[in-house]
Amino acid sequence: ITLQTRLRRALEKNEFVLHYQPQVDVVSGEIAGAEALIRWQPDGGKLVPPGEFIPALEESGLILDVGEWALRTACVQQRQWFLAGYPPITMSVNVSAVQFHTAQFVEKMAVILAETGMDPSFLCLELTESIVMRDVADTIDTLGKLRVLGVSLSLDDFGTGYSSLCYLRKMPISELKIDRSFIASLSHDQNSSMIVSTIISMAHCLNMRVVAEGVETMSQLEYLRTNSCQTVQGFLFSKPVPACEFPSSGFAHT
Ligand code: G
Ligand code: G
Ligand code: MN
Ligand code: NA
Repeated sequence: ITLQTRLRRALEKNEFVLHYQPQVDVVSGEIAGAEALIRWQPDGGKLVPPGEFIPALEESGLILDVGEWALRTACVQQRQWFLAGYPPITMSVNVSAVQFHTAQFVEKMAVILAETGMDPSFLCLELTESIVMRDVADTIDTLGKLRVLGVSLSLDDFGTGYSSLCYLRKMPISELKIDRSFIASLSHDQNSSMIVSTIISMAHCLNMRVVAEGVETMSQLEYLRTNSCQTVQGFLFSKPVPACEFPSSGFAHT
């Protein structure tokens, strides 16, 4: 039995789960958002991380169904937290290249928003540089349509790909996520500190928000705070957790 067959059955048997990692406001310590991250739990056993099955989902085209499931589940969860009385938070969802470059993507997104009743302004789609730099004209068109729906767009793993700054300016992207490799080397690499502070300045000049991912230490947090990064995400605050374990209040004294 192949991995692809197992993954197809996994979707039928509801074996995929989303975990959520908080995104924290650097100034207030409040939770500003959550990133939804998929995991696979075959037969109720150990969780399989996405790196081990996303490529197979993409090759088989199953990513279309699983990605749609993930988007819908994340929207339902965001709405559920809101209805439970928590302050509304942004829900960020990763979108794969196959999914994004499918003709029906915008239409499917619209249906999910309508059916879940989620406020689109709290949905943020995370796209990588390689996704948006492929078929740029087509991408700009799709991004425009998504903006019309009211969702916001984030460039994930920023700094590791090959973004053309010229195109970046033409795309309605509202957030850059600084790749965690730059955060990891902040303490011992002068170049990384310069790259991080430069990305933050550039984002602000372009009217974009900035999220730093992979924040694990207080000194990384201090550097980001000093350099005006607004939002952070990382093990310093929380690893990705099931919805029931998602923190209900912020991190006031960090
Ligand atoms: O949670 P973890 O760090 O193991 O995630 C690894 C990678 O898997 C992340 O880079 C993320 O972009 C990707 N990923 C996680 N969840 C999803 C998802 O729902 N859809 C897609 N396309 N990718 C995801
Ligand atoms: O590529 P993307 O940014 O979507 O993936 C996010 C991944 O980063 C998740 O799989 C998550 O488990 C991982 N992650 C989140 N915070 C940290 C952190 O502080 N350190 C490390 N090493 N990984 C992290
Ligand atoms: Mn991401
Ligand atoms: Na990332």
